[in-house]
Amino acid sequence: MKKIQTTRDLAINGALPAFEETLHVGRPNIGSHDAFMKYVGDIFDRRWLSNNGPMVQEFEKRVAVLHGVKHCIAMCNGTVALEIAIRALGLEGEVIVPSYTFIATAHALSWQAITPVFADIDPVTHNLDPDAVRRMITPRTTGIIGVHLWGRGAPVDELQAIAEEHGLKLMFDAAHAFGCSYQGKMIGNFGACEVLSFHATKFFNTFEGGAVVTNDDDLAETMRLMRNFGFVAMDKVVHPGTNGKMIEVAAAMGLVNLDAIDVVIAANRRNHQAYQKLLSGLPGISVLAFDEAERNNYQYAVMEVSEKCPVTRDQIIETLHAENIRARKYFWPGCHNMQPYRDLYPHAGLLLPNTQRVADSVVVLPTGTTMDDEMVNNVAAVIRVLIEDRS
Ligand code: T4K
Repeated sequence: MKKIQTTRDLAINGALPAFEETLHVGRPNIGSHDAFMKYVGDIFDRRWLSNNGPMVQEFEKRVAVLHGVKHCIAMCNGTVALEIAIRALGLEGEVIVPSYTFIATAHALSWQAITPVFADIDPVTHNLDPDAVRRMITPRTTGIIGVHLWGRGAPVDELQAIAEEHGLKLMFDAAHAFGCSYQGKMIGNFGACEVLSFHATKFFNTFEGGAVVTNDDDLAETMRLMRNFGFVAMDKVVHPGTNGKMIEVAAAMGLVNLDAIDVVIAANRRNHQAYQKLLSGLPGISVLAFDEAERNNYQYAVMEVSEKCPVTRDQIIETLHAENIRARKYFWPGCHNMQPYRDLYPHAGLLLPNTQRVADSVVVLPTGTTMDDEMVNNVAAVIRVLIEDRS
């Protein structure tokens, strides 16, 4: 690693990149290799690889306990978990979602011929703005999907009140919020159900994986049937269904990573605090804060670049990429600007000014257990040197 001290050290000015090996946002956190290999040996010995095996059952119990919920239904990924939850809740017609989210939130609806209707966000929290949600309700609206973006709770109480007032179903995409709380209560306990993602790039992963967590017994039962083709017993199908099952080896990874969760959170928190400190005082730069009164996983180190910054967000990204730092513009340009939603709502941007502004200002920086203090210092140094030179 080459230390960045002056503009002459920057790769955009012809120097060698700061990092020989690329730094990624979403580098997987992996627990004990030995424990994982032992679990895999057990799986092979049992010759039970899928279909609600013992590893999946143990994993579901532990995830449910961690989130203080009655049911965890583990699935093959977060997107299928969203699709199953949406179908089990009987959503149809139009469903209100933020545009400022990963594309899967919108796709899980449109994949089932439901129209995602995009509501604007609060520019401070990056979560749905309840007033904007109200404005998007039509006679065809059947539900709202809130997203706990960056692991910070959406405005649950306000969304619940709107849902009750208009007879709408409410569920949450909690893909970022594994192990997080909102107003002291664990995520997983809000709305009819909440959907987790355990993708490789998530702070907690099962290679690929996801789950729906809920306190509703009937909903849980329906989703269990749906994820396994609707089978209730051998040769007996009682419900339409799909193949949404988590496999044993994924659950084994989950069990190993559950044991490592505190170490990962501590690393993320340390990196987040370091970025906050190292980037403070730069004009137009801020690092999104987490409420220390809540339980947070700190999985995303989100930097915002305002007009007060002498360099643009995209110039910062370009500079970081030249140093082999693959910072990301999540979730630019917003779902409403991606095909096919752009054709569906060509003028949606007019109703989504905060979404546009936030999507144009965010840089997500690398964090996680693969980043040590020196690496974080050097990433921050690239940004500092670039901005101070232009100030
Ligand atoms: N809802 C929300 C709000 C979500 O954020 C997501 C997923 C979902 C729903 C759907 O859940 P899943 O169906 O995925 O379970 C990544 C992830 O693929 C995606 O899971 C995640 N959100 C999203 C925020 O980020 P990309 O397109 O950025 O992935 P990719 O392949 O560019 O990977 C990111 C970086 O991680 C790369 O620079 C490379 C690095 N990486 C990636 C993998 C897979 C590694 O170092 N190792 C790896 O194994 O979407």
